[in-house]
Formats: sequence, structure tokens, C-alpha cells
Amino acid sequence: MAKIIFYNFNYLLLVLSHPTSCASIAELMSVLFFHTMRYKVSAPKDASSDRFVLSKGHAAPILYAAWAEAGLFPVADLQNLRKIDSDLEGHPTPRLNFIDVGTGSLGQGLSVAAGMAYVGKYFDKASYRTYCLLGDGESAEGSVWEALHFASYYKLDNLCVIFDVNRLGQSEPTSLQHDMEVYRKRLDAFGFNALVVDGHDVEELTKAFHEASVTKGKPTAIIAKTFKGRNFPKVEDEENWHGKPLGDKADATIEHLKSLIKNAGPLQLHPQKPLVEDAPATNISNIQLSSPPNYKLGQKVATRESYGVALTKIAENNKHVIALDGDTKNSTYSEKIKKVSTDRYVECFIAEQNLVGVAIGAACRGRTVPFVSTFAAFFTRAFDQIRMGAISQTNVNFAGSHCGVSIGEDGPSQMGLEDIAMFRTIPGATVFYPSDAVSCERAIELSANTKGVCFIRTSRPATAVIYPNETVFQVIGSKFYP
Ligand SMILES: Cc1ncc(C[n+]2csc(CCOP(=O)(O)OP(=O)(O)O)c2C)c(N)n1
Ligand SMILES: *[C@@H]1O[C@H](CO)[C@@H](O)[C@H](O)[C@H]1NC(C)=O
Ligand SMILES: *[C@@H]1O[C@H](CO)[C@@H](O)[C@H](O)[C@H]1NC(C)=O
Ligand SMILES: *[C@@H]1O[C@H](CO)[C@@H](O)[C@H](O)[C@H]1NC(C)=O
Repeated sequence: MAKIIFYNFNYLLLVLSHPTSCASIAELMSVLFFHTMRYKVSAPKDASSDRFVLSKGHAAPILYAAWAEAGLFPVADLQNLRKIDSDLEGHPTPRLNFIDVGTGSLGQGLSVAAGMAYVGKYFDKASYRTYCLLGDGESAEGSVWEALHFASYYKLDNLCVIFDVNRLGQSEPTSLQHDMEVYRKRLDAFGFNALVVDGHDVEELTKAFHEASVTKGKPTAIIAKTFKGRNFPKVEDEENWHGKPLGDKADATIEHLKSLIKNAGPLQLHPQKPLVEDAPATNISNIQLSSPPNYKLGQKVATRESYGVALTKIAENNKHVIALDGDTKNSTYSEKIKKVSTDRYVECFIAEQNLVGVAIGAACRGRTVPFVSTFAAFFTRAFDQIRMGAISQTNVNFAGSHCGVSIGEDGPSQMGLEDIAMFRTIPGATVFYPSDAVSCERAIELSANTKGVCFIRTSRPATAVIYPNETVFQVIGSKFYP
């Protein structure tokens, strides 16, 4: 088990990339990939398979080694790690067919995993589980705690979060080092089934993952005490080895690791349950407004309101359309989707970075068509998540309201002033700035069918309808006032 993967990942990792960050999670990855998780190697993004998000994306080499060991591609291909013509980059991206989302900007993976778990529990209502592995250093990010709060509030018992507490960050020890009790208390307070384990003990890990799978009503956090550079002589638990090749220590380290490999055969403890193929089929193509725009020329309507109207219409047309918002639903009018079904709305509260991450997770594997809304100004604090969304090839639609100075008396803190510039820097993004209710409804319909990040910018004040109901719009270009 643990021994097999050790073998493959070491010979290349000792030379390149982040070997010590991989070594601390060798047993965790082995137990997850060869004992606990259920997935199809023949279809790595199968709808019913368990999900795995490596939030500490710099440990990508061990993830690649795990999939190679599972049989997805030849072990020899691992030699291409970090080569200019290889997709086996230093951090994972969905250019690889077994990766759902890009990670590497730390602190974002858990929001995405929470989005996947929310969809699994409440929309797909399927058996698959979601696993997310984080570094302890990365856990200082506020977005991690936003995601933890979201996961426990929505009782995501199909989510298992693993903290690799290896004591060290990049440039110095982490703030909490190996104070496992502080982690346990915090996660317990956040509503998790919090388990402290020896992260290098395969049997203990097996039991913890089993406990996670039978714990109902709350997510589980496995807080694994580990050592960075585990079993690398004179490197283990030492500072100054983050992201460094082992150089002239590599050969001796590989020999030492080989001497530790004892093949005791497969673990009998809590044998892996078979994959249950119960995720429903989805069809998210050709989404249409359930009825055409219905306005009179000159009628005064705010585009934020016609956003809500259009969202409701496409939600009526396609059951996979969902809305997410951060406590601004009666300003952005996303709350209108509740008229179709209250279930189609996901309240993410005032935590915009997590809001965006959850939407990116919800869009994975084409399970849903998310529309995520807040004031356009507040998307700026999630710029990194949006940027990573583009790297993740996400199809999330962003609706930002209260654009420009026209909101008036509320003042500049509420005004979307940077939003167009921000979304225009996102590779492959489509920016819609509809000028009236008719064009706004069509912009929503178009964005539901447009790949990549879409941004729809809406206004607060009521403005005159200028286009006849039957006007046809398309992506690219603009229309002149008729
Ligand atoms: C948002 C962000 N800040 C900083 C970095 C640079 N960085 C990459 S790895 C790392 C240390 C991570 O420490 P930890 O989470 O403990 O992971 P470990 O490698 O120790 O397993 C840092 C600071 C980053 N990738 N993303
Ligand atoms: C998906 O739905 C669209 C719109 O209803 C329809 O045109 C298309 O044929 C469907 N595709 C499949 C594969 O069922
Ligand atoms: C479209 O516009 C006309 C003229 O403003 C209006 O009378 C009509 O009710 C609108 N609705 C539809 C569906 O045509
Ligand atoms: C939103 O709803 C709350 C609760 O009903 C209400 O107090 C508040 O005024 C509403 N805000 C807007 C902008 O409509």
C-alpha cells in the first residue's frame, strides 16, 4: 500500500519540485487512492466517482504518481514532470484529464471541494464523497475558515477535509507548528468531527477515513500529524528544504526508502466499498428563457431586476441552473430563483471568496450551471479565486450589480468601478454590460450557454427599455440604439 506509491514518487521527486511536501502525505495519498476512494481509472472525471482536491497544489508530483500507479498513464511519463511540453506542470490544472480544478494559489481548494460536496448532497443526491487535502501553512488563509464554516453549516457529511500538519511552511515553521490540540479545538468549534491522527500510520488513517464515511450530520476533519520530508535522512523535519531538489542526497535517500518498503499485501481493515453509480445524467446545453422578454419600450426597469427575471426563466427551462449569493439576494434579485424552487438557491453569506470557490466547485463535471451574484464591487476581493477559476476552465457566470457611480448616495464603497477592467483581464472571459431589461435577459440566456467565465454587469436604478422584445443579440459586438 503505502509502500508501492513511495517507490514511484520518490525517484523523480527527489530530483525536482517539492519533495518534502510530498513526503509528508505519502501514507495519506496511498490510503486515499488505494484503499478509501472509489473512482474509475477508465473515466477519471466520472460523475459518480469520489472527488479529490489537492489544495496544496505544489505537492502535485505525488498526485501525478498516484494516478500513474492507479494505471491511468505509464509511470515512465512521470519523467516529464515540469518539462515545457508536458501538462505535468508544477501545479495541477484541468489540462490533465484527472484534475477538476487548478490549485496552487493556496487556501482555495476547500471552497471548491465544499461546492462539490454541496452539489453531491443536495442536487445530485448521490453517493460520491469529496476529499480535500490542505497544508497547515495554507490553513492560515481566511478563505479556508470561510469554507469550513460553510461546510459545517450545510452539514456536508460527504466531505472529508485532511490537514497535513507537517509543522513547516516555506520560509519558517507555521504559527501553530505541531500544536494538534489547537487545531482540534478550532475544528470542533467550527462544527467538524475533528480527529487527530498520526499521519504516517496507515492503519490509523484507514480507521479515520472509515469513521468519516459513517459520520452523519457533520463533515469530518482529519488532522494528521506528519513530518515534512518524512524518511529523508537529515532532511526530515528540518527547515530550509521547502521546494528544493535533494541534489546529491537523492541517491542515498532513494536507497533508504527502498530499504523501508515492506510489502505486507493489501490491508484487510474496512475493505473498500464498491463505487455506486447513482449520479444522475445532466444536460446543460441549449438553455433558453422559458418565455421571451416582455417589456414596453420606454418602460423603466433596473437591469438588476431583469437579471432576476431572466434567472428564473432559465431555471424554469433547465433544472441544473442554480443561484448563489452572499446575503445580497434582495439587492441583486437573485432571490427571484426561489420562485422556481427554494432548493435552487444557495446562500453563502458574507464570505465572497468562499462564495466564488463554491460556485467553481458546483460547476465541476457539468453538474450545475451556477450564477453567482453580489455587488460588482465585492467580486474584487475574490479576484484570485476568479483568476484561478479561469485556470480551472470554469463555466461559472458572475452577475455583479450596483455598477458605476449611478448608485449615488450609498457612496464609493458600494460602487462597482473596477469590475469591467478586472473581468477583462481574465483569459477567455466574456463580459456583458446590458443597457436595458431586454438585452439583460438575453445576456443571461447567452451567458448560460457560453463557455468560460462570464460576467454580467447590472445597474441599480431603473432605466428605460430601448430594445423591442424580439431583438436578437449575440456574443461579440454591440447594438446601436434602434
Ligand atoms: C496564496 C499563496 N501564498 C503563497 C504561496 C507560496 N507558497 C507555496 S507553498 C508555501 C508554503 C506552504 O506551506 P504548507 O501549506 O504548510 O505546505 P507544505 O509544503 O508544508 O506541505 C508557500 C508560502 C502560494 N503558493 N499561494
Ligand atoms: C439537451 O437539451 C437540449 C435543450 O432541451 C436539447 O436540445 C438537446 O437535444 C438535449 N441533449 C441531449 C443529449 O439530450
Ligand atoms: C413586447 O412589446 C410590446 C410592445 O411594447 C408589448 O405590447 C408586449 O406585451 C411585449 N411582450 C411580448 C411577449 O411581445
Ligand atoms: C432585504 O430584505 C431585508 C429583510 O426583509 C430588508 O430588511 C431589507 O430592507 C431588504 N433590502 C433591500 C435592499 O431591499
